[in-house]
Amino acid sequence: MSVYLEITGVHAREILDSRGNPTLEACVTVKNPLDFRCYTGRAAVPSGASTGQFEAVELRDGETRYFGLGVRHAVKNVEEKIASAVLGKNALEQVLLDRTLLELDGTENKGNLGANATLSVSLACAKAAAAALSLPLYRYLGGVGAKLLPVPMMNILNGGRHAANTVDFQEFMIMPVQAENFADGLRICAEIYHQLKKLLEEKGLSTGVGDEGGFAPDLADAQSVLELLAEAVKAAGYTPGQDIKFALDVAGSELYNEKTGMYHFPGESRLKGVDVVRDTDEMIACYERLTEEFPLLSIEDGLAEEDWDGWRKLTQRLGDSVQLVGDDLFVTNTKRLDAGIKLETANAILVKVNQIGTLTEAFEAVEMAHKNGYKAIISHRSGETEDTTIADLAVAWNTGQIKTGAPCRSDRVAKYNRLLQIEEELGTAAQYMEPFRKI
Ligand code: 2PG
Ligand code: MG
Repeated sequence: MSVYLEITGVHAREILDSRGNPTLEACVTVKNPLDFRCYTGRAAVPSGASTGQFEAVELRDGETRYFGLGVRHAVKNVEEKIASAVLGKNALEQVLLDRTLLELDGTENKGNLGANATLSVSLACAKAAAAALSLPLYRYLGGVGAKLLPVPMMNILNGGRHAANTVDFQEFMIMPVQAENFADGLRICAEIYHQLKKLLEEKGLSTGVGDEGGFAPDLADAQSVLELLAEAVKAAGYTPGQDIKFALDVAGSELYNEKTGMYHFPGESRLKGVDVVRDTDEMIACYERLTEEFPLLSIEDGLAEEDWDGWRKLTQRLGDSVQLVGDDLFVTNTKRLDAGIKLETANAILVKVNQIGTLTEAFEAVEMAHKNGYKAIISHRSGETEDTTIADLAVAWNTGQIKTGAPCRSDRVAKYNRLLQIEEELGTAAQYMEPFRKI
């Protein structure tokens, strides 16, 4: 490689995420020998609420400040251990840099340095390199092949761990599958979002929002939510099933109780005054019913992260017609994804960079998925910042789908707005929806 972008500075600070909790931001500076100038890349790390038990470690201080959630130790790890390992290295060598981070940490789950520490530097390096080469991040990472704008999986109704309502499934999403392009899809989704607000007001239901900006009213069950969404889609002038498909993130691990081996529905139980509990077969039967009644394109974490037998059964029953997404199941980890592929489990992976802690490993997960006929979906976390890196990743890696919340709250909207910029920049080279025409 002829250009050597020497890393000359590594700095980190504690900032706040969209829930008001601390997270980490890193700045990496590189020197460009071609123009003798310095360029800085800045990256902030997101944070989940419904985290999978196999995710890489998010290092928290556990001290009294911020109720234990401070990240000063992770900041120190960046400024001391990581800085001394990467200073002087070439920022263009992303794979080698990420390998350096892995070796420095030395654990399976980044428990030493913290995946929040490693990720902040990994992403900031890529952003510094892109800036030094005067390339947008998606072009730097994806090269000339980066051209596919993702279909939004827009979460417009929140439940589960992301809201204090009675809805037990975590996310109800709309996907604009007939839109002409990304901007058009975004407009359609935003119109439906506003229509949904109107409907909720008319029905005397809450229009308060959850962590990802979707509304969070008290509703009885998934059936009632999907009926309401279908009503909102129609009221906005669109046809469910044609213009819009639905997607769910059940976050099944959150409902699963290891002791009983059953899925517990706290919200539904509260509303009905009886304990609502379902076993794996009943969960699968429930999804079968919902897919018969509604245009359900995608179900994420329909079952718990260790319910492999259940997942296999679910895949056998619905895998040919529905996208079955592993989030907590795969945790952006190629070992778990590989196991899933061998067991013919699920048919898509949710990719969250902070679940694994380096850019290279996240990319490897996308590559493995694509090579094996699995879809990959780039995703935010419920705790986000104004950082828009994932928008660029979706285009760089041609994933064709992105999950980044409602068209509400700037931490979510920032990603959509970044995709509008990218689409404009790509002009007639931009593509939209290609992976779905066949479904
Ligand atoms: C999910 C995510 C993002 P969290 O479960 O897919 O929507 O939630 O970040 O809380 O894990
Ligand atoms: Mg999920």
